[in-house]
Amino acid sequence: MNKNNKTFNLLDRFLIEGKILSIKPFGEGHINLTFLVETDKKKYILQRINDYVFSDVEGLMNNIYSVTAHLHKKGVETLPIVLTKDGKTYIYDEEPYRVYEYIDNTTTYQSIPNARIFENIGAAFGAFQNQLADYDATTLVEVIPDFHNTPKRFENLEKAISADVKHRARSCVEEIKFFFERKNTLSKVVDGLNDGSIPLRVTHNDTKINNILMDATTGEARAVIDLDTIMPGSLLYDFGDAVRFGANTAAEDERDLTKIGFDLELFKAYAKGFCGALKGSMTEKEKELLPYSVYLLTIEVAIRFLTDYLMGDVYFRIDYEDHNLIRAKSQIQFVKEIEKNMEKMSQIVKEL
Ligand code: ADP
Ligand code: GN1
Ligand code: MG
Repeated sequence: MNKNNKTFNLLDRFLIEGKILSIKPFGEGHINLTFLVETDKKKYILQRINDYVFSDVEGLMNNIYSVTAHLHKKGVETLPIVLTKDGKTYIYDEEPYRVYEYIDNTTTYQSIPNARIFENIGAAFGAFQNQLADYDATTLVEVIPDFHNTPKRFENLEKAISADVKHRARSCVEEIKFFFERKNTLSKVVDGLNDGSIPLRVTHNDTKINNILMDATTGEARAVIDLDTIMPGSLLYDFGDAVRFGANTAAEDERDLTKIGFDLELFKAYAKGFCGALKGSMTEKEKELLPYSVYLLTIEVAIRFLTDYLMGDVYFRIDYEDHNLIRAKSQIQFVKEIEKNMEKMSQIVKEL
């Protein structure tokens, strides 16, 4: 009850229309705490921003405010920020909170129902890149430095193994070995960005399919959401991460490793949508690295899950004790499936 009173009080500081009827936990995000708020007039999304992950909340909200304004000017449907009564984009009530209008008649998928839908999602994330192509990247705060710097992620894993604060390293010897065997395969994209052979763009960086709202009636992609990680990056991040999640025949945290497989048809569908939207602006090198990006983003998140497990689950929200270990094992299995399919993926990209 106290908790609820607190939520009512903090909502009262935002420009909310109507009388609050209910506040319920919502969605499947791993980072923020999300609630659906219903009033007698409208629906809203209330989020407690994870300020362990986003230490510069002011910078984060400035990014989202200006990116959504940029998209809005172009007539693109985007996250509608609800301001506070004193004109701010968030409040502090022990922790930071923000409110968005709920984008009505939409749904998110946790898995891909058919190839056509994944092609649509690819086209929408590709279009999102285009919409941000003229956005001035110098105004963006890099909210999580080195977010997709995979070699740095590997270094963080090494540090977590050395510190071993929870004495968990002994239970993941196989997983650690798997990553060390692939240590020299992790730098192609950061190297390309550094030497200029891969263009730096404004990218979303977290293109899981539950970060795009789909129209509940037509099944078409409506709005790209979860804009927290918009930063300068490579287009390959937005390709690889979406395929990592969407083309897996199982969930990201599937325990039964025999269920995990790579769906080449879904890969093809996403590539068709994404490359179709970006034709003309994608370089040959980017095209060539599309299959590699799927490998890279998957092994990267596997490394991040295991690092978090070793550090005592400080970053990703978990539902049970060894959730991050299960996620790491599951993603490692998916890396193995990806490795088996690299040639076929390259062939598909060539034929597109
Ligand atoms: P996290 O950073 O924790 O992943 P998200 O911003 O992705 O949080 O939000 C979690 C979920 O809440 C999304 O996957 C989506 O289902 C839902 N959601 C978020 N914002 C909106 C919105 N404005 N309208 C409708 N649904 C939303
Ligand atoms: C997190 O916030 P969410 O659940 O959409 C994470 C991504 C990971 C993903 C793995 C800010 O995404 O980088 O790929 O979990 N977001 C952040 O499921 O770290
Ligand atoms: Mg999300």
